[in-house]
Amino acid sequence: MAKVKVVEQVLKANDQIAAQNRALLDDRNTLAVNVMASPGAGKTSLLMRTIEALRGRVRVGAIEGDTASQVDADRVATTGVPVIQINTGGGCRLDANMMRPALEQLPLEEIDLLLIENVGNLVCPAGLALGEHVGVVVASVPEGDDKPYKYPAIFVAVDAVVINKTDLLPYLDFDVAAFRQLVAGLNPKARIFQVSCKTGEGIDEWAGWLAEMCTRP
Ligand SMILES: Nc1nc2c(ncn2[C@@H]2O[C@H](COP(=O)(O)OP(=O)(O)O)[C@@H](O)[C@H]2O)c(=O)[nH]1
Ligand SMILES: [Mg+2]
Repeated sequence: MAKVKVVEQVLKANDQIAAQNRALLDDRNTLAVNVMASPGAGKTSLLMRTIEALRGRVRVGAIEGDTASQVDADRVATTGVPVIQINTGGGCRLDANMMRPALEQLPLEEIDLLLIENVGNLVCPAGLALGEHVGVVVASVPEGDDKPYKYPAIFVAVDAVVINKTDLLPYLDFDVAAFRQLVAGLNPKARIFQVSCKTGEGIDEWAGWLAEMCTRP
């Protein structure tokens, strides 16, 4: 009984800090997107492609979450956008409190769209608010089309699902229609995008959706 209470309080504290983060982002007119996925699904690749697609139209910044290292932040920094690495010290997800110093260090007044790469896995990040406006899960073709069955919580909680690595569809048994149907059953409002970060296919539609949200009053 006591244990449940502690967990509830921790979650409540996270939600309060997430609300503060959100208020700060709103004040600076920055739209924040929490990008979640398994390791290797293509989160960093999607960030890089999105930054390139929106160059000159939307000012992008990035937060890179990982258990250790700054290799992804180094990759994203090559695009020239402001980027902050958060290392969780082994923790399997970002939380609202970790976001605070990163938000303070970023020039938010100069950022319209903040892309947050969460720690790679489909379990821990589900439903844990960071203060973002938009939640996205990236599912890649080599992972198989059954992931919404196995990790429903993350698919239920997001605004959009990005199917990445569509260039590999000819070589793998990934049933796009079945996957879309599964997602629609769990989360009928979720937008579904099909992209390849390798070829660039579908990136304009995805990036356009983000750009439109940034310009919405
Ligand atoms: N074939 C193919 N490979 C991709 C695509 N997107 C990413 N990759 C590769 O998948 C690997 C993991 O990508 P990364 O962006 O680091 O994934 P993350 O761990 O989710 O950030 C890298 O070797 C990428 O080059 C894609 O659309 N098609
Ligand atoms: Mg990455």
